[in-house]
Amino acid sequence: MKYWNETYECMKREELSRVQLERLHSTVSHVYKNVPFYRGKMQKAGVTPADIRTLDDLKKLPFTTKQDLRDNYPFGLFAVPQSEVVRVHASSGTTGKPIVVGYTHKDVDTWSELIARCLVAAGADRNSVVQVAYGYGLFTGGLGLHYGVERLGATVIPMSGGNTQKQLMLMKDFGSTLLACTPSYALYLAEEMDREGIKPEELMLRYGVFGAEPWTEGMRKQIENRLGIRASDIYGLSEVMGPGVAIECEQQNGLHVFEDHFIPEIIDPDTGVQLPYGTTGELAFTSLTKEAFPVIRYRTRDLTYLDDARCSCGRTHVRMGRIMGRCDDMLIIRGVNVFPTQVESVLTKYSDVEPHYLLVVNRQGTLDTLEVRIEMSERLFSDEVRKVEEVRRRIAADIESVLGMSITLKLVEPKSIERSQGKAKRVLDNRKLV
Ligand code: DLL
Repeated sequence: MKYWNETYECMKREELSRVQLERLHSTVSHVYKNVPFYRGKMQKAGVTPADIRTLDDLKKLPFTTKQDLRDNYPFGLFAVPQSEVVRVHASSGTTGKPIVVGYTHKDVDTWSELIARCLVAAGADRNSVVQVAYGYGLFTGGLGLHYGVERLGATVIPMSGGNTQKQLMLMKDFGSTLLACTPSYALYLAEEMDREGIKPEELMLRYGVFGAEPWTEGMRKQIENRLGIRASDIYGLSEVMGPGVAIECEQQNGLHVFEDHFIPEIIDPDTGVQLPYGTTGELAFTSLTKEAFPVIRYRTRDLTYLDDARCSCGRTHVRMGRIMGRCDDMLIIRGVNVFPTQVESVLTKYSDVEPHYLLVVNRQGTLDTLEVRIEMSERLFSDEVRKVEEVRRRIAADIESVLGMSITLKLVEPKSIERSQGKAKRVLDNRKLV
C-alpha cells in the first residue's frame, strides 16, 4: 500500500491550488459569519470574505495567536453550536488554563482520514497491529491515532502512555508491528527491553510514528537501531487538529503537510512577514475544512522551513523540515540562542553517552551559565576516570562549537535523568525562579 488517498495526496499542484482556494473561501466565510472574534479582527483589518480572491490574499488576514485562544477560553472560538460538537480536547499548558478545541462529526472523520494517510506513509497497512502509547484523554495523541488506525482497518491496541512493563509484554504477545508514542518514550521502551533481555528480533515491530516533541536525526538512528524499525516523524498540534497535520514518507526527508486541509506559511517571528521556501521561521497554519474550530493563520511558535521541491514518493504536498524547536523553548543565554535539539544532535554522535540529557540554566550574579547534563553509557561509567574526563572534554568542545558559547558539561550516572512517558522535559531554567 503506497498511499491512502492517492487522488488528494498526489494531486497536481494547479488542481490542489484550486481546491485550496475554494476551501479557504468557505472557511473564511464560515468564521466571519459564526465567530465574533474573527469577524471583529477582520473588520478591524478592513477585510471581508469577498476580498479573498486568490491564495495570495491570505496575507490580508490577521494572525491568530495562542493568547487569542486563551482569551476566548473555553469555547469562545467554536464556529458551530454546542449541539454539533461531538468531542473536545485540550492542550497541555504548563501554566494556567489549557487551550480547548472542538470537533464535529465531520472533523473527527477528516482527522481519522489524515491519520490513516500518515500510517500508510509510515509503512502500515490493514494487517498492521498498532500499539498506541500516546496518552489517551484530553491530549490529542492517543485518540487521534486510535481513530486513524480504525479508519485504516488495522488493529489498534489502545495502551495509552506509561505502564512500561505491560507495553513490552503486550508488544510481544500481541505481535505489534507499529508503535506510536513520543520519541523519548520509544527510547525508554528500548532501554527497558535491553534491561529485560528482550531482543528486537523477538518482536514483530517494524515501524514507528513518533512526534509531539522535537527530536533529531541522531535520535532517529538510535531508535531505529535499538528497536529494529523504520521511524517516521509525525507532526501536529491541538489547535490545528492534533497529530496528522504532517508526516514523513519513506524518503525521510521532510514531512508532507496535508495541503488539501491546511495551508502552511513560514513567517518572520518578529515582523510577521511571510518568508520564502527554504527560509527558517515560525510556522503558521490556516485550516481549510474544519467546522467546529477553524483557525486562520494560527501562529504555532514552532520553527522550521518549507520545501516545495518534488518528492520522489509521488506526493505533491510541500514538505516542512523537522521542527528545530519552539520560539518559546529557545533559551537566550548571554545573548546566544540555544535550542535543546542542538545539544541532542551532538550527543547522539557519541556511543559513550546516552541520548538522555538536561540543560540547566543558572544565573550567577549577572552572568547566565549553561550546564549540560548527559548520561554516560554503562560502559563508560565503569571505565577509568581518565577516560571519562577525556570523553567529557571532547563532547564539551563539540557542543561549545555548535552552540558558540562556553558550557559546563556534566556526565552523570546511567539512568539518573528522569524518563518521560509523554513529552520529555529537556530544560531546567532556574533564572525564572530568581
Ligand atoms: O503534540 C499533537 C501530537 C500528538 C503530534 C502525537 C504528534 C504526535 P500538542 O500537545 O498541542 O499536540 O503540542 C503541539 O508539540 O506545536 C510542537 O511544538 C510539538 N510537536 C508536535 N509534533 C512534533 C514533531 C501534539 N513531530 C506541539 N516534532 C507543537 C517536533 C512536535 N515537535
